Amino acid sequence: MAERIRVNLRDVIKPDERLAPGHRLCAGCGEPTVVRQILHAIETPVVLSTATGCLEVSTSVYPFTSWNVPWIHNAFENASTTITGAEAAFKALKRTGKIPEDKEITFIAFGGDGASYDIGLQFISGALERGHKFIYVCLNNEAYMNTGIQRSSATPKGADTTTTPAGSVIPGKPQWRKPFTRIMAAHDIPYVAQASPHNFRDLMRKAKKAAAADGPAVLNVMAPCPRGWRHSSDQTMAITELATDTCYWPLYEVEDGVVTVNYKPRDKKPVADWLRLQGRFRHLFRPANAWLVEEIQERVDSEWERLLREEECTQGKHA
Ligand SMILES: Cc1ncc(C[n+]2csc(CCOP(=O)(O)OP(=O)(O)O)c2C)c(N)n1
Repeated sequence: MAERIRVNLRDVIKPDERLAPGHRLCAGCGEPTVVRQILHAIETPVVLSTATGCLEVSTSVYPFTSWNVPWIHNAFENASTTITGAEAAFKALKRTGKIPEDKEITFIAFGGDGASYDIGLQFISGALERGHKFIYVCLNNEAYMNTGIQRSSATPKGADTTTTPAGSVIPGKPQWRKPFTRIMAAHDIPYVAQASPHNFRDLMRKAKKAAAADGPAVLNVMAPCPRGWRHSSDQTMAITELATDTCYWPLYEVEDGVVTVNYKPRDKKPVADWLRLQGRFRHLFRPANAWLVEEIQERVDSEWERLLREEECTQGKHA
């Protein structure tokens, strides 16, 4: 069963910002909200690494930095490897008595979906398999945004991106998105969760659980990109909320193999409501593409039903 951890508004407005204001992420970008919520939720000192991507390039424009905490720059694919190296060094220093045994640090790697679903996947998998105590956070804006909105394996089917342009040849990206959260959970690690910043209580509770886990933890967090998704910058939270109300982006967690769905909408909304708010799906509302909206709805429904079955099955098994 999901453990009860209380998060209140005061936790989100702490004065000691670990990611300082004045960074250069776009207005309405989901990434800084997600990062701030996670870093506010974690009580211990932190050491961070960030894969190349929007978060990195916008917070470390030489000679400035937005990071008020130790932060390691590295390449696109190896945020997980770098931070787990730091975690291994921390453990070694404790063993040799150079750091007190009771000292606590939370090690966190942040990467975009390009860095997580595609280019860093094998490195993340290795870090999880080695059993390091760290948190991997995917800031999921569903494309390679920093380099100009190219499709990634997190991009949803039907989305218009610069490498899957909707037109007379294809109606946006032809493939379904990769099930990254399930792939992470298949590593049988202590904690994996999917979250969204509009529900800060849920996200921060998950960050606390990830920090307390006895081994690796992964958070896959929706982080809309107004530029790439083509919505106005004041719609970010409304869009993430709708993603959960349509069950396009279910909030759930997997603790030692036991699935808990954290939000079950009373009135599940049609996925078209979510698609319609975003310019990247505008072409889907032409009559000729109605079949694709139907296909997307069927896929969302079947994935949601499978998740509910997994919850029933794993909760029952461990009851
Ligand atoms: C091995 C490698 N390939 C490509 C690049 C170029 N590159 C830098 S950031 C980036 C896009 C990052 O996309 P994502 O991980 O989704 O993060 P976002 O910028 O969307 O937050 C790319 C392609 C690189 N730095 N290294």
